[in-house]
Amino acid sequence: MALPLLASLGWDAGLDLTWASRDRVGHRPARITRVDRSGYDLLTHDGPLRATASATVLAALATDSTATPCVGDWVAVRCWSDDRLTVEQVLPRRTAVVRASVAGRSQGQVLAANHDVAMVVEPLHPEPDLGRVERLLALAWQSGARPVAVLTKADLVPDAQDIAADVASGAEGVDVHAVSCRTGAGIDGLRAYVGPGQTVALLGASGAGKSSLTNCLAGVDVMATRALRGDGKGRHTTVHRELVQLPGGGIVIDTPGLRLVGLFAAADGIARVFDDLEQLVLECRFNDCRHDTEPGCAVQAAMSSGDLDPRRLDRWRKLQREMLRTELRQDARLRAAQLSRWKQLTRDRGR
Ligand SMILES: Nc1nc2c(ncn2[C@@H]2O[C@H](COP(=O)(O)OP(=O)(O)OP(=O)(O)O)[C@@H](O)[C@H]2O)c(=O)[nH]1
Ligand SMILES: [Mg+2]
Ligand SMILES: [Zn+2]
Repeated sequence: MALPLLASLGWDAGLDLTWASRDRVGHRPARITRVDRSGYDLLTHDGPLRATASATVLAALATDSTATPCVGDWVAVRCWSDDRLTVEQVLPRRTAVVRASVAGRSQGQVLAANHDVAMVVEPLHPEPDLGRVERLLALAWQSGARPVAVLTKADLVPDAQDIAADVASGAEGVDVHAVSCRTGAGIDGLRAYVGPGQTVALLGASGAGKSSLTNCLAGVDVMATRALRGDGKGRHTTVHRELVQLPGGGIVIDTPGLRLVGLFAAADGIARVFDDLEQLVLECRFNDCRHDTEPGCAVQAAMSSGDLDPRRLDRWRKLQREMLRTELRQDARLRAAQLSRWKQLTRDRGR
């Protein structure tokens, strides 16, 4: 099955197997490149196509918001006799960036799928926001892909490498790159992540330089970027998530700036980002230590010796509180759904 265009989109032997194991009469594989209100832009082995959601897909997303087909998804498309195309099924995702949906936060929203690398994009100027970087890295780890941090606009600061080293010291297991799209500095260091068939998803605030980075990697302007020099405020330039093929064979998923990234079921991601703290906690004398005034607290000891920045502890606590709140809301939603199902059942039985 690995036809040239599909392979260049990331289709591989594993997907061949997935495809072979399903009933695919009249279906063909495609990858979603863009989603809007009325449907999906897709790439298939014979080029770009446009499709709408099938009844099956609509029914699935009515109960589970993460079932919504999203950019990067591999899907099965059906061609009808009147030439209409429908997305019939989303193939199992290997990786997915899932944030808490803005409404209610008790449901997840998938921002990108099937990416090999989750690139956290943060500007060096104005000064990088470490809390935001940690939050986005938690999202990146949680997505199941390899997280990488890219600090943009290196041309605007004199000490880009020092800042990159600072960020790296609090990001165990993450490659940190300082780059400039204006001068091209550091861009070649990113090419290894976007080899043929490899997908990189970009995550970052509005104005961080995600679309500029996409264009820089592509060598041509494929995405519109903010016209005036960005100060991180104002309107979003990119409004749709979009999958872009690079001339070199790689794939970039550019996303609109994330203003509020609510974490969703990201406990593992948070644990990866704050691995140093998670290790320290294991050394506290009491296993219910609140790292406050308890004797034998390894976290307090690390702060007194200067090994741990108290602000990092604060940020960790904040993310954990947020996780807890999301989980509680989710529990409440599940309980409410269970209750209404139960009521329905008892009503049916009474008939
Ligand atoms: N000096 C300098 N400016 C840059 C660099 N990269 C991006 N910019 C500028 O930063 C602004 C924002 O860049 P965009 O690429 O549009 O940012 P974005 O992350 O795609 O923003 P949204 O689409 O709103 O999420 C633009 O004015 C760019 O010209 C860089 O390396 N150096
Ligand atoms: Mg953009
Ligand atoms: Zn402690």
